[in-house]
Amino acid sequence: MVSANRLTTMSEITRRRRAAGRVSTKLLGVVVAVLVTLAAIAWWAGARQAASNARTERSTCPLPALPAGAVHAGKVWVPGGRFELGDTVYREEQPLRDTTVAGFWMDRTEVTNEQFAAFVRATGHVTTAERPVDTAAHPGLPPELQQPGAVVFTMPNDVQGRGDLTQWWRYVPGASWRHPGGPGTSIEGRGAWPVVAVTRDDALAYAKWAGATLPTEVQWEWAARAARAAPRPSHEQPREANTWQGLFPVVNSADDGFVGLAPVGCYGPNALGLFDMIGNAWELTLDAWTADHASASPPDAVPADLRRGASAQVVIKGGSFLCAPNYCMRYRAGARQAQDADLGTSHVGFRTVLLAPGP
Ligand SMILES: [Ca+2]
Repeated sequence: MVSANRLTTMSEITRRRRAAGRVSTKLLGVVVAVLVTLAAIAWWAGARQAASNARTERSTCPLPALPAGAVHAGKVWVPGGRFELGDTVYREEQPLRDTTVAGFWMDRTEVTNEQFAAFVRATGHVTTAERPVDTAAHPGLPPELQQPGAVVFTMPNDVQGRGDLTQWWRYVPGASWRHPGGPGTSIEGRGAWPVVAVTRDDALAYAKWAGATLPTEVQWEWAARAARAAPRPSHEQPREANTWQGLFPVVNSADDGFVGLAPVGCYGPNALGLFDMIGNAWELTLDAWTADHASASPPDAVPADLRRGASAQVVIKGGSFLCAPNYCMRYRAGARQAQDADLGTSHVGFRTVLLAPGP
């Protein structure tokens, strides 16, 4: 038989436990409330900072005079040399490959909207993103991917892991170089921004019109290294480039002055006088994509639901305003990425090269 004292003791223990539980619950509630408040303050402060940085964004960045001896408009001379192509961060940029490259001229900036508009006015060129999709070449596409358009980055409020790229990339019917964010967006006042949402065909057509061509991966990487064989470039996030500061893809503090793309030439040039080789917009090359520097087998690097069927892929170089230390550390000369050859994307542009005698 349980004694009255014991019953009283048990009741007291139960009461105290319940009281303690209420205190714990209250305490937990307070802690959660404080954490939520702190998170909200941090988000608000980050958003304010990003908004503040965005307000101070410049619409043009005046370029210095071309280096002495530059005889081709807008281009600088890249002397030839020998170096080890590639880097050691990601699998696709390995193994390092001993490479020799001849000298060439290269645009000192990415091709701008203003330059591309002049080409379109002169030639009537209609870009891939503005044309009906070739459904014979890409059978089985869902209806929204059959419409003219391009892939657009949209900053999400939240993500479930970073494996699913469609959380921040969307195919947007109506997106093109004229409307890089989709219908309702424009390049008005953005003549000095790099043209984006263009494909390799568009870039090659521009280059042909300009009497030039696109760089190969080797030429591009050598130029980004300022024609220096050594030492190996740093793996650190560069300061003189438009990349992503904060936790990609949900926090963008824009400490470098730009939330998205920047006008060309806003960051210091490399030793050859080339601007924005790293960051801002990825740049198209002539090279077909390969899984690494030893293999010729193309990987499936782009999510199937962003691809227009089994289209060819090309190498893009330099990284973009979306490259962050926690995701895509491709703000390096040796880094590379695959891009569908016939798919415009809001962070991919290009510059041209000219194969002509040096100064
Ligand atoms: Ca930036």
